Amino acid sequence: MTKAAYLLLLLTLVFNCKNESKTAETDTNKETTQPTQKIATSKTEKQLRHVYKAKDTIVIDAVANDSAWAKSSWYAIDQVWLGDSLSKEDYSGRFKLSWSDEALYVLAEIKDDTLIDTIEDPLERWWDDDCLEIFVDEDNSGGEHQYNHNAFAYHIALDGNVADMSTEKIGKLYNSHVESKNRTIGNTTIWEVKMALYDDSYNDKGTNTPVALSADKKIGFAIAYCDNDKSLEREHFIGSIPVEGEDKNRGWIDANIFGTLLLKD
Ligand SMILES: [Ca+2]
Ligand SMILES: [Ca+2]
Ligand SMILES: [Ca+2]
Ligand SMILES: [Ca+2]
Repeated sequence: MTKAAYLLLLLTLVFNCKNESKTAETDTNKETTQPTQKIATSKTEKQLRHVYKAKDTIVIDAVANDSAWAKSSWYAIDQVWLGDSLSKEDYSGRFKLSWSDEALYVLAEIKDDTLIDTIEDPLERWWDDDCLEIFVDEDNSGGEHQYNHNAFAYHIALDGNVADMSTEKIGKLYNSHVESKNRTIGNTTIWEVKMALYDDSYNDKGTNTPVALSADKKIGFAIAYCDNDKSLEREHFIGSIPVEGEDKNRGWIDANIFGTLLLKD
């Protein structure tokens, strides 16, 4: 090896080392970091759940007396994605699902000892106030969705604002996609949610039409709760599906971790 070639090799090695230490510094509690894991291009289907069509209109009023809810099963939101040991008094949660031609419906029952909505700006650290987070991948494709609309991660705040990351890599309100109401009695909050689904051609600057739903359609789906009681950053993040690996805060980047819904008549 010539002296020049040796020097070039040495420089390449030093440069690569520097790049690696940079990516290792990312903070996984923030939703503004780059992906730290490789994301598979195809989804392995898991947690396949049948969702039954509502025969009567579901009224979004945070009262669960609609006929569709009587016929739907409860599913747990009990997988700790962020935070240390979690007590039953601190948080517990479960949800039901239904659908109509124009929307997917979610009923969530969250028990949280302290409700907070302290950050006034809905586009500032929207994951650090108490909020319900619903992940939806309209065509169940899986794959990366950090700054694109291959899938959405709707953060629904207590005041009804709905935030997600836009293709501009900043927070954006998607209030027109999600109609919701919540009502709290004691430590229990009932959330009733109606969501229009949009496909991956969604354009943040254009006019978009929601997808019509029909029986036998598959949708990628997960739901989570961001629980903060008294801290600067959320204390726990609890989801509806187990996430493999060390970093479990993957839903806002990687639609492969979502479960799958199968719509039934
Ligand atoms: Ca209702
Ligand atoms: Ca709590
Ligand atoms: Ca998709
Ligand atoms: Ca809380």
